[in-house]
Amino acid sequence: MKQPVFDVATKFQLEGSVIEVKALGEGFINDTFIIETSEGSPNYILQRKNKKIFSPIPAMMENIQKVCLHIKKKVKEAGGDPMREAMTVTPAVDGKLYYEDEENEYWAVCQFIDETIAYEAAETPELAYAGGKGIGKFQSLVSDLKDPLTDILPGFHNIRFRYKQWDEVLSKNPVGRKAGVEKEIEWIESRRKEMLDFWKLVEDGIIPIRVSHNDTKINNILFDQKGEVLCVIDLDTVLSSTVLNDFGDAMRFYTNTGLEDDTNLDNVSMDIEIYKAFAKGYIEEAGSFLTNKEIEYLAFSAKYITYEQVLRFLMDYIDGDNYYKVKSPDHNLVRTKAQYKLLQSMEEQYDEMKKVVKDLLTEL
Ligand code: GN1
Ligand code: MG
Repeated sequence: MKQPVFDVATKFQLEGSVIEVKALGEGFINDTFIIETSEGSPNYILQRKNKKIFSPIPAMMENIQKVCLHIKKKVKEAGGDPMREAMTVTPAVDGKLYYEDEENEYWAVCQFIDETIAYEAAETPELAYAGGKGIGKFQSLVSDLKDPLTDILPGFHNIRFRYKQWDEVLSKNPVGRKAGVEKEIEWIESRRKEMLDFWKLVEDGIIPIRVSHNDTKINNILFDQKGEVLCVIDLDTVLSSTVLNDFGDAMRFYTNTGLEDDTNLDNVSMDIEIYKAFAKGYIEEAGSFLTNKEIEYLAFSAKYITYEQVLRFLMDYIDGDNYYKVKSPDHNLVRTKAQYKLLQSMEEQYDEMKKVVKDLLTEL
């Protein structure tokens, strides 16, 4: 029998007593709840972590804790508030960073930081600029974290690994969907070399490995009431990889004038003003530690991650929707087409994207 979430909540070292546990948001991957506690005690975020995706969960929680403690230390040294400018993992009653329930599902809790704002979209350049500063600052805070992180998502943004999965799924064609998406498959194949050439630079160490966040949507940044970045949340995907993943994924998310699954492709394009604003904020914070090679590939990383997302959505569609939660049988195909439109818009504006970075550097 499924253990009630209320019961799960009580397995953690919470201050105060649990009043209510309510579902929160619609994540693709984890299930998220808010734990409301008695007056005067903090509230908490409770998540059932997806063990099919993050494996093993205990190592993932160790990664998260390492990053949180490192950031807290730096915030404290700088005179900031470590309870608000960093996430706080709340251990289970047995001291572990997670609780394993009767069905072997893994749960984890962190403190809810109140009086904060999270935005669903970067609607203005000002907000994109703040987001860029947030991600740049996060990367800068962890840039001296030498303790290696466990790779709980092997091959996450590694296109060579993605092609291995892709080739397997295509050869199996498990639900017979391949014949209907020949044109879309060609979108992937025609760019294979370009993408592998980039990834080779990472494999050869020409682009360095650092701590990266890997899920840089704007709603993973908490802002305070004055609009200043407080902290970056959702650390499930912190990995040792190239920080270009973070810039690229942010640009895939922030600059899209439409939705990730927009059915009207006319809505979808890359907004260069948003790109410019994010890049400015990001470079102001991260410029001090980025190498010339990393800077040279910032614009490319936006194409890279968007392309990878086209591949991942299409691959999941062909595979019969095993990875992403879907709301309709063609949802992954709708997402594929919308992300491809975004990729095309980036390709059209690529020279301008490179110029933006160049100009920003001369301004610094
Ligand atoms: C997943 O669930 P969410 O939104 O945090 C995915 C990202 C994708 C994104 C697409 C671990 O993230 O890589 O870009 O969906 N996370 C994982 O919206 O696969
Ligand atoms: Mg996430």
